[in-house]
Amino acid sequence: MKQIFEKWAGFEPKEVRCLLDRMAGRSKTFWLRSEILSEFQAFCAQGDRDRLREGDVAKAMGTVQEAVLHRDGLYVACRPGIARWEYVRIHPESLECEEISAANFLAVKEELVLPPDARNRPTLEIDLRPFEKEFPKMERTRSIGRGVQFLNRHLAGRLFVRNGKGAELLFEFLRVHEHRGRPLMLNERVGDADALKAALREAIEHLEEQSPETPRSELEATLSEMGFEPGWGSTARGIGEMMNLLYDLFEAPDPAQLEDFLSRIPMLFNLAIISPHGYFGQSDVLGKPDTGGQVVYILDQVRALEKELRNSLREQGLDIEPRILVITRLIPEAEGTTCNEPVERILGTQSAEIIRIPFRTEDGDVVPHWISRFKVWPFLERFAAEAGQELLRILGGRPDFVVGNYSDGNLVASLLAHTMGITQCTIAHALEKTKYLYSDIYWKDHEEDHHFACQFTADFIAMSAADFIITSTYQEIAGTEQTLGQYESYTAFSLPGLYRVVSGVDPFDPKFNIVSPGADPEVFYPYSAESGVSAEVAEEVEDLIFGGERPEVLGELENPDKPLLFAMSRLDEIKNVSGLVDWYGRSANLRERANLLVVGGQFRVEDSTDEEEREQIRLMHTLVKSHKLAGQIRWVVMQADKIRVGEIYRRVARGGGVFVQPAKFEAFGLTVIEAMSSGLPVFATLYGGPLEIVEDGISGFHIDPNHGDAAAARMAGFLGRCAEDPDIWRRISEGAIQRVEERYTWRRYARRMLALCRIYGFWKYMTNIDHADTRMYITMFYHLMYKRLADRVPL
Ligand code: UDP
Ligand code: LCN
Repeated sequence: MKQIFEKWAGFEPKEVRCLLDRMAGRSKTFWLRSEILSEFQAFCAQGDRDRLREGDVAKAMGTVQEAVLHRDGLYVACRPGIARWEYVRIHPESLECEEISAANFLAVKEELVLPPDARNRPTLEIDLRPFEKEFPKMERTRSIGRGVQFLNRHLAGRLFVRNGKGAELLFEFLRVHEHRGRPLMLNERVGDADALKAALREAIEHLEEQSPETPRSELEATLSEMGFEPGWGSTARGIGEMMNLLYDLFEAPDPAQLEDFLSRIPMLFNLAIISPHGYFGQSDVLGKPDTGGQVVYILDQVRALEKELRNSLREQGLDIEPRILVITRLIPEAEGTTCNEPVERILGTQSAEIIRIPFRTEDGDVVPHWISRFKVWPFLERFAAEAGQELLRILGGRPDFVVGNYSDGNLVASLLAHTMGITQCTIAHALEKTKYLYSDIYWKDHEEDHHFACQFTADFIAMSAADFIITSTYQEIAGTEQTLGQYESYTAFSLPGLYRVVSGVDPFDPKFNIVSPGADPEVFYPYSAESGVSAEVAEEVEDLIFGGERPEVLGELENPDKPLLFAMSRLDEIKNVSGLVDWYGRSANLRERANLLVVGGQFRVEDSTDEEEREQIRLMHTLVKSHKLAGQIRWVVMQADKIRVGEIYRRVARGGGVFVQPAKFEAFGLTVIEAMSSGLPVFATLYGGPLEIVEDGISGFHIDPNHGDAAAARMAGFLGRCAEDPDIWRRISEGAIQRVEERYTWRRYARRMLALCRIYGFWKYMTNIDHADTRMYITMFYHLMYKRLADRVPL
């Protein structure tokens, strides 16, 4: 980038100066990408500058993510490619261009924010590069999010080819497996890798002589004599396959075979899933503050994981009961939910449970009321310690791995993983940092309401400590060509006056894996399939949408034959449902073609305890009134019963309607895949997950929430075309169903997730991949920085 700016400044110093003067005239110091781009476009529109719109200059300007106009020049942060950064300073007089470091760029940003007396003080600088020197890193952007494939290839090569040590290490690894004191896989009769190879040859020969369906119980005595314990398979065929796989690995190690082999090893019996904030329960919780898709995700995840764990234990020939425990917060004042119950069995599973642990004050008193997710920080250390004890008590030992959810759950998971020495997986769901503009640099302005300093520090600690990270989409890690990834925003950032991260989370780290969630197929299935709901539910839904007055509904549809534009979400500002009401209200064409159905939140301000929601309710009422929407809008309060929700999607689809997801940003968007599974064409925001879920024009459409009129015109256009040719609607509907079947299923998720747990667990054991140095450093950061910040959050 430096060269391009340099070339331009060399050839056309007058133009560059003119642009800098123009920017200075705006008396603006921080420039965001969109601001820089529109300034540049306006600059090009003046005089004879059309040539600048093409070629290197335009290209270079197109890479600018941020800029700071400073007395020492223009400092620009360029992103020439996905997750690649370069920083340049253009001198204000000489126009000399100089490549600068991330630290330098961040320091300039800090200077503009800090009070004069705090400006030249040294700051705590975090740089994880020295710790990562030994670790393999991916280089290609297309590899991002496929960490495990890369790691397998890289480490299989390193271990087996170069060191020639693979056989010994594999032997050592197989030897450690046991369950509650009972050895699995190998016994003491095989003493080393060579003995194992010999025993394998003997066992394979023996198994080939048996009928393939011979059960393990009939083979056990002979195999045990040879040195093999349970865990290899349930029949002669399965055991033989596994043994052949291992033998092949000894002879010619292949990463794919290694992955297959590891995926079948009995390493996982007990899992802990951590999700402290919000109301975590199985009914009547959705719509309560801080309670949304994360709860749906985890419950579906647990069901899928338990099923998959059972299948794999059965295939391994083991009669072991897997246990999955979801650890959440116990809230004595449970607001009509079960959140005050210490234990709750998870429906649809055989033995998974929700375990609730209270937050406690320093004196050990139980905190009775709900606490916002922005204020949970001072409680988490104690919560983690109590959770650890509960896990040991219930499971009779430590879990095999721990999964954190959201910033608080991930921090607790990293504390547990550290003290228990277990594998840790991190799931963000939604990172707040990219949701709020300047939330890092102006962190102080958010302290009273959001305590972001604490949250971002917790995020950074958990991300750096995690053995692996699961994301729902690629963009969550590394964004797009134009936009920053959520994790990528933790690569270099600064909380002025606290610390500066010059090299932190790296999107090219093989710890990242994309494993997308699904939608419960028992609840969300195509509108055209045989109905799985009772006539009563179907009638309730009919009445909810098209019936007369009801306490949970506002507005009646005058012309119920029109298709519906359906939106459903929490009434948070970022979900932008009020935006959709406005677009709809402004578009005569859309109003002509469709009615609007909104499900979510409350419609009486007094029924809501959440200030953000109350604000949205007021706004919605104002819009309904100002656009005179009575008769065209139906507003149903949030629906906690998912069977009903599933039927609502299908009912809208049967009437030829569409689903709209108008959010200003949506981390993933479970509603989008639920709607698509039901066969609804969706119009979903292009900011966040939906950009990746939906293929525009094939399985749905993208809309830009910043251009509501264009979005409304697109929806109206589609509905207009569908009215003339219903095949157009059907094509998109089928595309949506197919897309979800191919990419977003819980079954695929569970298989992948368990495979990752085993593979990362294996590498953690076999190599120095456990990031021990990083972990020590991060632990120190936790004690010296996080705890100090958490102490500042009022109890
Ligand atoms: N949901 C619901 N009833 C409502 C609103 C939402 O059951 O009135 C469910 C919806 O079906 C989805 C989840 O809540 O499963 C919302 O998840 P999403 O990922 O769309 O958004 P989040 O709330 O996590 O931001
Ligand atoms: C949180 C969100 O905001 C949604 O976008 C996700 O779909 C949900 O969590 C589940 O991961």
